[in-house]
Amino acid sequence: MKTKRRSVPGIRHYDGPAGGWGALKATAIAVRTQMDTLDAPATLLRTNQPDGFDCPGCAWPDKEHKSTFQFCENGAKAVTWEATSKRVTPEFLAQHTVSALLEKSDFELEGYGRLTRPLQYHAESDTFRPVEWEQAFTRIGEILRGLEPDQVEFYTSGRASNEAAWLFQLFAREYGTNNFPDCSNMCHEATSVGLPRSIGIGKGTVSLDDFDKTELVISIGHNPGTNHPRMMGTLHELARRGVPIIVFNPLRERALERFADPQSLIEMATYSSTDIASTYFQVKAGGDAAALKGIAKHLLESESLHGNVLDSVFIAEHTQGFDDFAADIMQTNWELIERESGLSQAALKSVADAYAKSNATIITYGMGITQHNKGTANVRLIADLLLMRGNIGKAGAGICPLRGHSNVQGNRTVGITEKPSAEFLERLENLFGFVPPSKHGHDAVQATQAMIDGTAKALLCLGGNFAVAMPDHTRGFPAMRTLDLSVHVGTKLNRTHLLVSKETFILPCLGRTELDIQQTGRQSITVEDSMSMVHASSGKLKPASPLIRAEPAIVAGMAKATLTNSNVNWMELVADYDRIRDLIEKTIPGFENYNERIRVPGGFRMPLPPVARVWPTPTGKAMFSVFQGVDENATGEGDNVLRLITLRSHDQYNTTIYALDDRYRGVFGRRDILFMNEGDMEQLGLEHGDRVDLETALPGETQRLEDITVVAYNIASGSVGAYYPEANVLVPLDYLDKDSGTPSFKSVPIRVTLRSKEIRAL
Ligand SMILES: Nc1nc2c(c(=O)[nH]1)N[C@H]1C(S)=C(S)[C@@H](COP(=O)(O)OP(=O)(O)OC[C@H]3O[C@@H](n4cnc5c(=O)[nH]c(N)nc54)[C@H](O)[C@@H]3O)O[C@H]1N2
Ligand SMILES: Nc1nc2c(c(=O)[nH]1)N[C@H]1C(S)=C(S)[C@@H](COP(=O)(O)OP(=O)(O)OC[C@H]3O[C@@H](n4cnc5c(=O)[nH]c(N)nc54)[C@H](O)[C@@H]3O)O[C@H]1N2
Ligand SMILES: [Mo]
Repeated sequence: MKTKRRSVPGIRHYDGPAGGWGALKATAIAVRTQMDTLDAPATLLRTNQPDGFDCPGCAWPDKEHKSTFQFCENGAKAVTWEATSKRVTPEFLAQHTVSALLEKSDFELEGYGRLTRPLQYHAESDTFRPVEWEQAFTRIGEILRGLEPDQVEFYTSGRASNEAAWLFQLFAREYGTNNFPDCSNMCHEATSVGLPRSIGIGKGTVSLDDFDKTELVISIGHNPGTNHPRMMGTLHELARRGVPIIVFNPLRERALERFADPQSLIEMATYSSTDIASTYFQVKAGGDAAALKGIAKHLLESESLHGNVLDSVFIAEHTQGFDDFAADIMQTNWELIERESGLSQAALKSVADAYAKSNATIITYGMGITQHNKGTANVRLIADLLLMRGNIGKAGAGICPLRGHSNVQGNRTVGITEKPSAEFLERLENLFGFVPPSKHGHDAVQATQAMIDGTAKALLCLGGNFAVAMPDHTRGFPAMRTLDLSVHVGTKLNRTHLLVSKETFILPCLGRTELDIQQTGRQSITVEDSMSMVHASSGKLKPASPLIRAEPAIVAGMAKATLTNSNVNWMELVADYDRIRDLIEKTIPGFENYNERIRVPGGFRMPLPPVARVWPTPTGKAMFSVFQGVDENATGEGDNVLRLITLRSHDQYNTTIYALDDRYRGVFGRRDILFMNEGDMEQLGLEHGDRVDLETALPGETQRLEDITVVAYNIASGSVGAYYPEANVLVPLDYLDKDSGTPSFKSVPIRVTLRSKEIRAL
């Protein structure tokens, strides 16, 4: 630091490692504020156990799903938030109008606790009132029958089980639409679109065993200490074994620097920690493609000098498109690469040299790669780099996209897609005797656009906080109000629920931690993790209220009431989830003997042909790609434009805000801040603690986010960071990756203007 910084309320430098005693303390606080503390230890111990429930936190796998309980602060928060003893009662709702509740933040709204009974919006009193389940279903059915199927949007957030998601798609398709906006469209869609083009399947290829055998990990654009905390155990182990971990991230994320493993008695007892990243490169936001091209360029140069760098046998036997790829890389000049990535030629060459030495490399990546307007091309470039040295279909090597929601991958596997394959539709038709729609439907951005245009008339949400999670609140929020119907299946109140339409229903559901009893007895659901392992999850806790229902039962209730001549016996399916799984098995490849195989602890792995070097692409080969140029055209208009990264704090799960701290980044009790590089601050005449306004710097856009405080931070020059979802107002709806429709949440051109030099009091 050049000058002494003034003190800013809530901003303190955090010196410690990630994890450690701080994590234990944070867990204790989560338990104390949310749960009956006597139940808490038993509840937490049931997470990710063979007969327990799958953690509703992240999608990182468990070793054989039967290891001893792994401590994880954010997993504990996810569980305690669901198992909270707080309740939203009818009395509370009678006393609070929807307009008044809309003034509250999502943090406050979810803080009121679990929803306890079905609710219907009552316009005259502007309140939500209790409604009987059957009455709600009947009215929803009536409205839906009066609409054209393509006027209805069926949204899924990735917590839904395979069983609930499969029923939801069956409902929508028998009704007559493929409109399936889902959270994946804002998340890993670039993976779902890019990887099939490269390797024939839109999923990662590595397993936990590969991490045991790997010689090098390159981690790009993800923050595991917060978002995939159980991955920290794996990275910690690798670091201790001396496996290099090379990180590309504009921000210095503490967990990627130093981590004290709460499982390690020695580290806990001695307050020591382990360095995680062997090298940390602060690439510019959106500069990864340039960096990857630089690494590839040096590999090609080394190959022509010394040979033995590329896996030429693999390339010849298993791939196509290498010559075009190589020609493009060779003609990309270093000057451009350095300018766009913000990294030196020497730095990138050192990565290439390390990569060339490693016999088995894994590249892991997250939202820092996908949420850009060339997200799909970014993903493909990662695959290219791996293909250059035959790092797919080899032990200890592969590509590892870090998925978001705990079952987002499973939702896609079981048919939540706006572009279903002809084979899948044919199987549905043969099995059920109705003709499913073949016309492609809407993804998340298209669904919002249809709501804005007035062509969408209804939105049914299986979980999530759709309007808030999406970009462009200024356009999206009012569009919610123009709908004839909105229906939300959820566990807690959020702002999307409150953006009421002509008629709005909130249907409260069981969470994954809760006991699910149907006609034939206790039910288990199934989920698929980031590494394609499918396993069972059985809730154990007493439901938050006797009046809430399981997601499959709610979906079936709506379907039965809507489709009066349905070919499906909905209630019979809900009575026993084995029956749903039998039908999933009949309609989706890879689920052979589904019911049998999920009864084995640890479950089973979905087929991943690239692991055996079988490439289900149209050519039967893995395909190299050509990334046009080095940048993503995110420069924006005018001078002094910075690239905004919108990201998660340590105390949040997407739009669910657990608390207002972001401990590892040194932020306490507030979220209204902008992380900024000191050099950039100096250039713009800004100081630590200044209050500023942000404005989107794209043609024709006037979005603003007012009054946030500048915090000097170790972030790449030209990049700034602010929290999601507060900063979503700055992201235009059509600012996205054209290939996948993923909003460019990590590279919004913005301008910063000084508002006031006063220090803000909290
Ligand atoms: N506790 C918790 N767990 C979660 C979630 C949560 O909110 N809380 N969310 C879940 C979901 S749905 C998802 S998708 C995942 C998200 O997990 P992550 O992919 O880790 O998502 P973000 O927090 O958005 O962080 C992205 C990281 O990328 C970096 N980054 C930003 N832009 C760039 C760039 O241009 N290049 C590079 N190299 N890096 C960049 C940021 O500095 C940040 O460290 O986590 C899941 N798990
Ligand atoms: N600016 C910006 N925007 C982003 C992102 C970003 O990085 N930056 N990330 C994007 C990403 S990766 C994602 S995945 C989306 C997330 O978008 P969503 O998945 O739509 O949002 P969540 O915040 O996860 O949804 C929270 C709500 O889910 C409900 N819920 C919780 N548990 C359950 C359950 O078991 N069943 C049901 N039915 N409901 C439940 C609760 O009512 C809760 O209020 O946001 C995206 N938006
Ligand atoms: Mo996500």
